[in-house]
Amino acid sequence: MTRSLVRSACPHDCPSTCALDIERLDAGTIGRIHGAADNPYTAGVVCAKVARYAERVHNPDRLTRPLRRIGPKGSGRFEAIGWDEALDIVAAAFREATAEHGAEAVWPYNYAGTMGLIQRDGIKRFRHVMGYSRMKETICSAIGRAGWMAGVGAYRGLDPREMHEADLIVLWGGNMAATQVHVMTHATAARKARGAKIVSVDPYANATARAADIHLALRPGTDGALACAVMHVLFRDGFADRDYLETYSDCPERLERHLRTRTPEWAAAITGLDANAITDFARLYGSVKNSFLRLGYGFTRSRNGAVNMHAVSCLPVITGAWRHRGGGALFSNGGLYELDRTLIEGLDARTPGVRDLDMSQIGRVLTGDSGALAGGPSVTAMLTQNTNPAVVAPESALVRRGLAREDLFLCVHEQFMTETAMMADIVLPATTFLEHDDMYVGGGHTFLQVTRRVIEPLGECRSNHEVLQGLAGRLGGEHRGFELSAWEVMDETLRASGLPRADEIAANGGIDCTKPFDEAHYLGGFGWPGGRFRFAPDWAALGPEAGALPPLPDHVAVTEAADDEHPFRLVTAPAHDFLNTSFTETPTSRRKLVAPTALIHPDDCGALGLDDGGRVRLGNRRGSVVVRVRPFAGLQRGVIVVESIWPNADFEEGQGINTLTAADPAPPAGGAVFHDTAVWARHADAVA
Ligand SMILES: Nc1nc2c(c(=O)[nH]1)N[C@H]1C(S)=C(S)[C@@H](COP(=O)(O)OP(=O)(O)OC[C@H]3O[C@@H](n4cnc5c(=O)[nH]c(N)nc54)[C@H](O)[C@@H]3O)O[C@H]1N2
Ligand SMILES: Nc1nc2c(c(=O)[nH]1)N[C@H]1C(S)=C(S)[C@@H](COP(=O)(O)OP(=O)(O)OC[C@H]3O[C@@H](n4cnc5c(=O)[nH]c(N)nc54)[C@H](O)[C@@H]3O)O[C@H]1N2
Ligand code: SF4
Ligand SMILES: [Mo]
Repeated sequence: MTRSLVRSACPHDCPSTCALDIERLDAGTIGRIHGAADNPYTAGVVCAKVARYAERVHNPDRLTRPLRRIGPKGSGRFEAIGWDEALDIVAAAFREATAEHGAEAVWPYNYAGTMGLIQRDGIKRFRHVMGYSRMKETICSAIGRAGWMAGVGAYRGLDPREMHEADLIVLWGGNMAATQVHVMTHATAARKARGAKIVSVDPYANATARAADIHLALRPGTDGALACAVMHVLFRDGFADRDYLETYSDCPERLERHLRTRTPEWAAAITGLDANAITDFARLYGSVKNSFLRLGYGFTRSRNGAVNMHAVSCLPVITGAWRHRGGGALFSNGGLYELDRTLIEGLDARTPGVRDLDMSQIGRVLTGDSGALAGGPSVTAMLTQNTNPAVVAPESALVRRGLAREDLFLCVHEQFMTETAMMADIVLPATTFLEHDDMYVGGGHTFLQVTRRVIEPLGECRSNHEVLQGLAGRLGGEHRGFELSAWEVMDETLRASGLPRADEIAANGGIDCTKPFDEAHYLGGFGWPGGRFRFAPDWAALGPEAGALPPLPDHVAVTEAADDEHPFRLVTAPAHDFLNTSFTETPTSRRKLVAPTALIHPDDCGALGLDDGGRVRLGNRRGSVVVRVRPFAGLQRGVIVVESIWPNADFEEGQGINTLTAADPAPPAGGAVFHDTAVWARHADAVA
């Protein structure tokens, strides 16, 4: 095979879901990766970590053969075995767990190492067909989704290309410059072409805030207060589009009355922002009708995150921004793609009544918390694909204790020897997206893409689909989805969804699923019956834990508040050169990020006697971790940011950042509260 440029798509858990052109050097080797120029969202741009993907796919640390543990759990002592033997061992362990405690004792666990619909979600079919415990997907988007749905009632927003027609772009609660760089390329293009203003709302001066014209550095978990005060000013100062409100919302007069006491001064005390800065921002937002609100995930990762998301999503309704090109909001376009997922996920094989375990509570589940176990049996056998829970899940000291249980059988299907894989009984080597077929939908844009493998699988690596086929076959799990190839599952799914064939979509570099203007802007009505945006959500309809949520947008003081013992609020924001724990294995990313580091206000450093480059211990009742100190003036006093997610082994004592975060489910539908943590901080050498 000769050198060529091959089309693919980025599988990583990033809303940009780039269309990629891969330099293929020979049948097993790639060179540079480029963002495809002919996809209007990717527009020829790719992030640095994926541009140098050769470092990851050809990494000498890739797993290439199935392994069986031969030393104590976690010792890292494994021997290579054949695929048949490895799959036989896993199947026998799952059969034994089922015989002893019932099928719910087996918990196949996954997340989004690849976002490909076939390779990510086939494990759901495996669960359903076998009657194994299900998994409630809460680690990422559950809070934001509930908050967005509360008002809008449909899981989609603006086509991001409309950013070019906006005069104001508000980047709220996400670090897009690090986490989905294309938002910045389109936003800065709008600034250049038409003088659009860019505003960032974020607790710290991250790369996004530094690229913005205005930065509102609020306290974490106070976005509801800020949004309420902005709405107060919008009503008070004549920026509300009353005709629009009359037609498109449920109770504008009631909301206006409720907001009378939510003044900028009231919000200033909660957010730590200057009241004038709040008023100025509100007037700016009110005076521009074509305002594009791009909502991040970060501000939803709090106990009050759903209420905050809902409050912010009210803004373009008040001004009627949705009426205008470039006006409205985008959180996720995940619901834009009308796909029939029956075959992929085995929805026709769901057994009613099987328990649904909260993935964020994996620590509690594995250490026998009866609430987390939903009253059912202990989990004694697991398969993980696409995820590294030993590092990424909250309450990670509990997770690690659970994974170390002698009576837990663990099979980890991975590309690398992650800290989760280190705890396994059987490790299976996985292909990367360049080595298998799949299809992708973009949460941050409007394209569905289908991709064929670009190179041959490394060593003996197998795809997730192939592993599930192998296990289902051994366990007597029958479903058509296990009989077909990944490509055939894709083709049938596309046909059932009324879409073109996989070949055709691949040949065309994807299909654009964007909606016409009126529909994208909800001019025929929002998603709820009656078509009105809900200022007064029906929280109980959105999840079982709605009790604490207010009838109208508000500040809800249910966060883990700072107190005398825990005077700091910790935000564990994503790092620029890692993607969760992916890329922590690539040399350039590691070199660039150096070591786990806390950004602390210089005055707090002074008060605590901390020096630049010194060590600080951060702790709370869940544990403590040691990180480096970097004095940083771009946040409020009392706020600490540690960019993540470093492997636990990169921390002194092996305790990573999620030792500190809590697995308390956020109302109404659950969700991990990674940026809602109170901690104490002291010099690492100080005696407790
Ligand atoms: N480089 C890189 N890219 C990534 C990832 C990564 O780890 N690294 N992760 C990927 C994944 S899985 C996801 S879900 C997306 C997430 O993408 P984002 O939406 O950008 O990330 P978040 O963690 O959700 O948000 C991070 C920002 O939220 C801010 N934040 C925290 N609390 C609050 C708050 O209370 N209010 C406000 N206004 N802001 C707050 C943090 O300070 C931080 O700047 O990114 C994806 N892309
Ligand atoms: N402190 C803190 N913790 C967080 C967050 C935070 O902001 N702060 N963010 C949270 C969020 S938003 C998320 S989404 C989670 C993400 O957490 P995870 O989904 O666990 O993400 P990664 O750590 O990237 O782990 C993905 C793993 O999948 C593997 N993988 C990739 N492709 C394949 C494949 O095709 N097959 C198989 N078998 N394996 C594959 C990769 O090698 C990698 O080890 O982390 C959460 N944890
Ligand atoms: S990680 Fe995000 S920005 Fe980077 S290539 Fe993948 S989709 Fe594009
Ligand atoms: Mo995520």
